Amino acid sequence: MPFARALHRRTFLYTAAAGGLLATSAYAAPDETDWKKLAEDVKAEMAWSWAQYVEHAFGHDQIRPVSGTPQSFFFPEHRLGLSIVEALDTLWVMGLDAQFEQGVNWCVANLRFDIDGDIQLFETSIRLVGGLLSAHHASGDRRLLALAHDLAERLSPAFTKSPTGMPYRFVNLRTGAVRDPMTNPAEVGSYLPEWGTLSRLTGDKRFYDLPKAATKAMFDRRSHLDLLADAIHAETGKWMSRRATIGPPSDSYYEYLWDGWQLFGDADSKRCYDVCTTAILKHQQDVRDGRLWFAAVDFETGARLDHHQTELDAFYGGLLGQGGAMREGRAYTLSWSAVQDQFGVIPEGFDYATFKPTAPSNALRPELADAAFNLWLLDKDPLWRRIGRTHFLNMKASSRSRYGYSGLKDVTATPKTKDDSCPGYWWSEQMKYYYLLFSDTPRFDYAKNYLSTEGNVLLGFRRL
Ligand code: DMJ
Repeated sequence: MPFARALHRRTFLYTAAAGGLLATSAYAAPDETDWKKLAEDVKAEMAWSWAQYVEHAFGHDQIRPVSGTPQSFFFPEHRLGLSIVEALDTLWVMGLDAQFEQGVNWCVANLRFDIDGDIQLFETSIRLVGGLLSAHHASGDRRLLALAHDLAERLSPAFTKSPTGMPYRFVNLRTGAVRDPMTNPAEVGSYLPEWGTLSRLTGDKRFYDLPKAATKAMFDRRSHLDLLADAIHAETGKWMSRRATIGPPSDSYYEYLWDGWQLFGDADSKRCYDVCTTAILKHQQDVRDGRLWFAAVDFETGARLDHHQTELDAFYGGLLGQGGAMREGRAYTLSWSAVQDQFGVIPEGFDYATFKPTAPSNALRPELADAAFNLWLLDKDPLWRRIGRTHFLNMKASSRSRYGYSGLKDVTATPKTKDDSCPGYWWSEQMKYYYLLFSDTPRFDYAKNYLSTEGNVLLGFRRL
């Protein structure tokens, strides 16, 4: 039975509750928000943050936004301009064209990947390969495509040297030496959109086949309940955990199953997505106080393990909506919106049984804004814009620092305490989600588009 129709008794419970929640929620009431003005505010914050980064850390991976000092992400001794690559397509879609050009010029002049150092395949692919490809999509500049191609070529031994086809976690960019076979679903299966795009643009089929084989190798090892555990050995193919979760380190594996279908019409990806999602909806849904959550369970017995969620799990409501399970996607996103309303900013770790944080920090996370944006693309319900507005305004109130936006050490403190870091994804994800959600920009095709797990736009830009 298709998962969208596989209604469970619990579905009716939270459907009723979500109806009640909507009726009483401040987000349901019509309001007079000037969305274009709000979009201009987002753009102004992006331009201001970019100017701070250019002045105090240009070319370094990240800026420390409280102290105004540079921070490395990949290698202490090599600058890979992570924040630049992550920011590029956000700058472009906002019409910050001079800043976009400044960033492209830096990449073309400085980015070289012939480095004798081990790099993490997953982070490098979603952030740098994806960022360069989305900037190429925005501008048509083939020098950016050449950089993405060179980088993916250097990363590919992580796949080709593995006996199972599931990639090693680290690879040396110069020698192709690999290490760390103990891996997880996200680090096995989050490559097809970027590498498939590269395959399309270069005509080299390997870039499609390698990630697809890795994804299949993991899917083929699913339990008889059709669940995946969250740790596996890439050389032996043996599971190293029994815990099934929709959150990290499994999250984007599920996302990229759907995305393979959305972006390339890959029917195998769709089939795998449907099988996994049906199993997750059957075994992991948990309703507490009328709110929908997804519990971690034993992947072979389905037994509940805990009530722990991470903030990153909030992406899943958007994915469920995209895959056709709109009712569940909506309910789960409303659960996270309630957490946002409770704490202002969602804590990194959260127990839904007690409704209390298990980790009070927040690393400037984008996932609720991501889900709200994806759901809004599907049904244009203004509710999602309002949830996105709260996400933006609360972030502005608590994270704006002297030299940019900062993660938080404790979302429960008054005032919320800052951690002096601005992760690369901040430039690529929430700033873009807010802007696309509020602006109705003609530079983006709201009907046909694709954004990666890192918010990189690989389809849908309009060069006017
Ligand atoms: C981003 O790098 C991506 O969204 C990834 O899939 C998960 N974590 C971060 C943002 O929280």
